[in-house]
Amino acid sequence: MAQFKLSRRALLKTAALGGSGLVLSGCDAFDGLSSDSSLRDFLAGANNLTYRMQRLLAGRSALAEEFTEADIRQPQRPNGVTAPDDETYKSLLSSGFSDWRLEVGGLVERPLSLSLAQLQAMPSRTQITRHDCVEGWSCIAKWTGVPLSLILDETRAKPQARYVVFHCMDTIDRDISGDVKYYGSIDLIDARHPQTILAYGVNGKPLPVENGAPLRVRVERQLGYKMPKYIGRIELVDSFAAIGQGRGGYWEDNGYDWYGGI
Ligand SMILES: Nc1nc2c(c(=O)[nH]1)N[C@H]1C(S)=C(S)[C@@H](COP(=O)(O)O)O[C@H]1N2
Ligand SMILES: [Mo]
Repeated sequence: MAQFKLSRRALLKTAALGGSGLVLSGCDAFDGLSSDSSLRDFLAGANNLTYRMQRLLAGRSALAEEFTEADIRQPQRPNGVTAPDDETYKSLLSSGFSDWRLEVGGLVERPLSLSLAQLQAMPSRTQITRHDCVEGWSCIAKWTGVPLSLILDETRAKPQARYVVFHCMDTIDRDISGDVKYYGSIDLIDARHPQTILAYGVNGKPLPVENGAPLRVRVERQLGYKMPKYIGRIELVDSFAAIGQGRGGYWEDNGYDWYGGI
């Protein structure tokens, strides 16, 4: 409560400064203030404060931090399955994924079957973001792909759809019931987030096998295990109770948190 009062006063003071003739026009006026100016510090503080308040208010639609090329220090560190040993995958890979299709189905009005070339012809987004793995390492890379929201617009989700499930082509485990393929899910809010993309490129090159060729999802405000690689099929569902062990993902079935936010 005390903190809220402070924020409100700081904001009101900033507004008062604007009214008394100091009009800030974007960064120019801001940068014109000398760097040791206490006014500048005060304004920077207020700016930070409003930004943090905005983020709080914006909640799940807030953007993940984006970086610059200079922040990319190494190739994207591969983790989990890095070379699927599955026959179907290996044969698709051997023909450069020309026979691969992204199937989109489930609770949709219009199921889709898209080639890699069709996905690459759609509007794309490129973002330099930090990947955080639950195991405790991070890596900054530049990802390029199709916003998932565009695919959802094309396929037209039915009103009862709540989750997007990514079915992968790699076998992550073998149990008594046979091969277990990697899978994962996010809800439609995160699926429509502006930084949620189906990536086919990393650091200016086609996505290599180790990072999920031909297609992997990026959900930038969540942990690495929430970003399935080697995607073959996307299914819209109202519940994931009947998929895998019913917890919404391979790692979730093994005890990890479903949301995995960072
Ligand atoms: N299909 C599939 N997707 C996956 C995994 C996997 O083993 N198989 N591992 C997950 C984990 S734990 C992480 S940290 C990231 C690793 O992505 P990277 O290899 O591009 O770094 O992929 C995630 N997506
Ligand atoms: Mo991970």
